[in-house]
Amino acid sequence: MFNQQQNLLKKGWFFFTVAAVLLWAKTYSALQIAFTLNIENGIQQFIIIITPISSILFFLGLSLFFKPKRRNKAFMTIYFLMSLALYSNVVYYRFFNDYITLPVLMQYKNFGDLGGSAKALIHPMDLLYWIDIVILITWLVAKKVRPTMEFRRRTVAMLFAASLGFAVVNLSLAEMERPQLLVRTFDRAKLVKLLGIYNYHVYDTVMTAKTSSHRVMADSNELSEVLNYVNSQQGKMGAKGKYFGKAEGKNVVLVSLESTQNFVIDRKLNGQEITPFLNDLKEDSFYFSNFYHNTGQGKTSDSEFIIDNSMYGLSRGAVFTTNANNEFNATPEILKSEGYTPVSFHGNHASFWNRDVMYQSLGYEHYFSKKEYNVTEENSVNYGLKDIPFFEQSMPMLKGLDKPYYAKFITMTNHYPYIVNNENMEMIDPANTGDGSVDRYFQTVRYMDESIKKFFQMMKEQGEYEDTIFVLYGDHYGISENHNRAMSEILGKEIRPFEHVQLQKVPLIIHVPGMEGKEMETVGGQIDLKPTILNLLGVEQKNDVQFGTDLLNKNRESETILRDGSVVTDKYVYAAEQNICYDKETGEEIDSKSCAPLKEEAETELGFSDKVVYGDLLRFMDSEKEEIKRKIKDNGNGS
Ligand code: GP9
Ligand code: MN
Repeated sequence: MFNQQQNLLKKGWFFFTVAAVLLWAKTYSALQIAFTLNIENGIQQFIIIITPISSILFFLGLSLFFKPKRRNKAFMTIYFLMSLALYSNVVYYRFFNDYITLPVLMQYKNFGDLGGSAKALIHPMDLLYWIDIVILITWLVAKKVRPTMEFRRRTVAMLFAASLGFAVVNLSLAEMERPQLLVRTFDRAKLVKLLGIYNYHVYDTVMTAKTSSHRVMADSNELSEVLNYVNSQQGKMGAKGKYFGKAEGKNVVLVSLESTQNFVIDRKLNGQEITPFLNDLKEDSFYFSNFYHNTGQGKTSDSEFIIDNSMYGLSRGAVFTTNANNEFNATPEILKSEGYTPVSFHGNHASFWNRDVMYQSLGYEHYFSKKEYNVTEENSVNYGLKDIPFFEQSMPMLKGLDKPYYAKFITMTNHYPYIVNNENMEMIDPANTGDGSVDRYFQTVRYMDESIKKFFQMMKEQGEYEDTIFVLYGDHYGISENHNRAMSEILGKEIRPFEHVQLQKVPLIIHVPGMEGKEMETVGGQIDLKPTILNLLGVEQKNDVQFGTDLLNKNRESETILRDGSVVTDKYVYAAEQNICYDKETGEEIDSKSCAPLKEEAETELGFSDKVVYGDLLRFMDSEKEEIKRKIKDNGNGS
């Protein structure tokens, strides 16, 4: 009996089976514990049980095609890679509440720089994700497992047939649960839930290959199609409104407020204001209380892309890294031809988010990055230079610029996991929800607010304030869905999909010295900033591909589309992921018919924007302009 057991442990097929079961168990538990899958019914539960099986059998099965001598090594390598894929997603999900895509992975440069953020995301219990590998290797070595004889051709064929069978059952059930799952590419949460984490990555790889082939296949007809759409949309071409040219010739200062959501504005914590300076400033400014971020996986870089181009970021990855060599017609480039000096200030490495490359494509003349600042251990936290020294050190650099300038300042201290490393940074007590990052968030927001106050003071002292317009905006959310419990405590209400969409509001304050303040209720997003700024400066835009409209133009449609396909108007909030339509005023769920046109519009518009980016369609702009000129001329001759 004992000998029999000993023999069994030496058998390759037994080892294979146990390893497959272990990997299945690990994957299944991770799906249940590490991700929020929102399982709605028994079928979905069943799908989750079977999703890992087809890919585990398939991938581990590949090792059987290796020569017996190499088979164990191949098997363990595949096992390791699958575990790595699983674990990377677990860690990534803790912060981003999202799954890794291949384009994101290619931004590896950024992961190295995560530093403090990454440490906060790794837990000691995570060792459990690796312990099976240790066990399996020990087993292989100790028992000298023979990987060879049992696997006859027929066994291998059966293994792959089983893998295929599970895949077919999985896919049919998934299709039943969510028709057109594979076409709706922006819904990663559904993909993982219904296909499983490994199949999701296979799908993602195919998608990446498909999108990179788009550029090669694209032609100028596609651009005409997009231009027709943009032209047909009322006001999207930057129609002149009442404020056109009101800030002509002024400098423009953009301030990106890291991870700042609108709920902190005018809110008090323990009787203290969280953003005292912004609260005051907004009284003398246009303050947009229904302004949303439109970003996706590209976070800060997406906000930069959207604001400068009035186009959407991608549903997967960041345009800054995937399409940095595209042709663009961004605000810096446009303003440069109007005599402006476009620059960006940020205390992180130049290559982070591929900014050094992308900024050139966008038309920035210079990027004042980390190497031009004096960054010490003392004056930095988390990602790097703290906001106050950042603004202080930027002032002389700003002074040296030819005027007028278009200068972007990207703050950084209020970044997950919201680290406060010095008493001077504690200008307000933390909250006490028990969720560390939420509690500290208020302190780092408060610190950032102080840095902006100092910045305005210095702008005045340096004599630059009067000639400048200021655009302050939140780049993206700071508190993800993973912190809903703490957030509902802070807000005093349950966080349903409706509240979640509302939490995507970020502050927008446009301060024009000498101009009276006004709260603006129009619903808009970062996508609208390019036409808004260009209109204020009196720069006319003709035949440009932009999806936003001038926020100061009262004829604009009160609406914005979020990157996940959600839509907000003055009447409705459409939550795309859950496919629920709400009345914006009451927050009550209403008949989905009311949101159906919005949903369709979002899909069309995001689709057009993606087409421009993936196809690099703006490279055809010159020939398109020639064509339009020719048509006008022909018409002129004809009449
Ligand atoms: C890094 C800073 C933060 O330079 O902009 O980037 P994020 O993680 O918010 O995208
Ligand atoms: Mn950011």
